[in-house]
Amino acid sequence: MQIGIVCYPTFGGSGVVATELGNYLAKQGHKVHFITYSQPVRLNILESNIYYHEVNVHDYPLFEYQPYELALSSKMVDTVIYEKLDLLHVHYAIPHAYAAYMAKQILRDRGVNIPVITTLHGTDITLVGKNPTYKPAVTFSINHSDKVTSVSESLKRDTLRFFDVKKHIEVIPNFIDPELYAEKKLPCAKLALCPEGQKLITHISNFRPVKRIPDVIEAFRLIHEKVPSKLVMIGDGPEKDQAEVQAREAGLLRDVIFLGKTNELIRVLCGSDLFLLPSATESFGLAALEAMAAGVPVISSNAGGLEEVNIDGVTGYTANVGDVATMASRAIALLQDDALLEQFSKQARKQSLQFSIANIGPRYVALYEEALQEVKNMV
Ligand code: GMT
Repeated sequence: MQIGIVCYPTFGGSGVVATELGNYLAKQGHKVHFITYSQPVRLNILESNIYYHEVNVHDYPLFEYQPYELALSSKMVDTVIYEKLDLLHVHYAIPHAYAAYMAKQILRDRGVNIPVITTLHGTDITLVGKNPTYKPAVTFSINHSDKVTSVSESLKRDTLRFFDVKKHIEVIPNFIDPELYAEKKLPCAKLALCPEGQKLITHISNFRPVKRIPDVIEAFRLIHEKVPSKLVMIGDGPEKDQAEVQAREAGLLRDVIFLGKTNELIRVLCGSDLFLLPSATESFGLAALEAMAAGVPVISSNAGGLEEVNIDGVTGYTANVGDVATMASRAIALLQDDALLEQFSKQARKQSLQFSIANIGPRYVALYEEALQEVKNMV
C-alpha cells in the first residue's frame, strides 16, 4: 500500500506513535509518506520505503493567523495525486481530521476516492477538542472519517461522552517495539547518573500542566527523604522552569537532573528503577509503556487510560490524581525491597509485551484493508 501519514512531528506521544507505526509499515514493505510541517523526531528518514513531504505555510502579512489547515489539505491533495497514495491516516483530530476531510472532497472532485483513517490520541478530545471553539468541527470530522480509532477504551468512552459521534470507534492501543528495549543492546546510563549507587527515578513528558509536574517533584522529595535517589526529568515545556525552582527550593538541586529533549530515552530507562507519571488526564500514557518495556515499574495516577497500561500492584502502583503521599509511600516500599522491585520489573516488561508492535501493527493494516474495500464497494 501507499500510505500517507499526517501527525505532529514533535516530541508528543501522538507524533511518536504515528512515526513508529510508519517505520513499522515501511519495514513490512508498504510505502509510507509523512506529510508534516517538519521532520518527525523519531523518523528513520534514510530507511527505504519512507518519504517525507513538508507542509509549508505561505506567510503573508495580511494574515494575523497563517492558514495551516489550507496548506495541509493542499499538500495532502498533491501527495495523494502525485505519489498515488491509497489512503490517508491522520493522527490527532485537530486540525488533521478536518484538513483530511477537505482534502478528500477536493480529491473526489478530481475523480479520486481514498479513505481517511483518524486516530484519536487524547488531548484532541479530552482538553482541546471539547472546547466549544473547536467542538463542531471536531465532531464533524470524526463522523466523516472512513475509520476512527482511539488509543484506549477510556478515550473511546470520553469521545462518546463529549461528542455526538455516530461513527464506530475501534480501540487500537499504542505499542512499543520490545527489541529496542532488549537489555543486551543497551549502553546503560545508570553509572553516569547515579555514581554512588543511588536509585534512579525517571519522568518523561512535555511538561504541560496536565502532567502535574509539581507532583513529580514533591513525590520525589518524599522518596528522597527515605531512599538515596536521583530524579531524571526528560522533556521540555511550560512547567519546566518552575520545576527547576521547586527542586532548588526543596534542596534537591544536585539530585534532580533536567536532561531536556534528548533522544537518549532508552539509555536512561534501562538504568531506571522507577517511573513517575502523576498526570491529571492521560488517554494512554505511552511514556509509561516505554518505561515498562525497559523493565521499569511505574507509579502513576489512575487517570484516563493509565490503568489499562499500568496494572496496580503488578507493574507498579496507581493512585488518585493529586494523592502524592500515596504515590510516594508506594514508591518507597518498592525501592526499599529489591526482591519486590525485581519482581515488578519483570511483570512490567511482561505486560508491555502485550502492546508489542508485532501484535498491534497488523490491526492497523487490517483496518486499512477494510477501509480500502469499503471505498471500492462505494464506487
Ligand atoms: O500530552 C501528551 O503526552 C502528548 C499527547 C499527544 O497527543 O501527542 O499525548 C496523547 O497521546 C499519546 C499517544 O497516543 C498518549 O499516550 C497520551 O496519553 C496522550 N496524552 C494525554 O491524554 C494527556
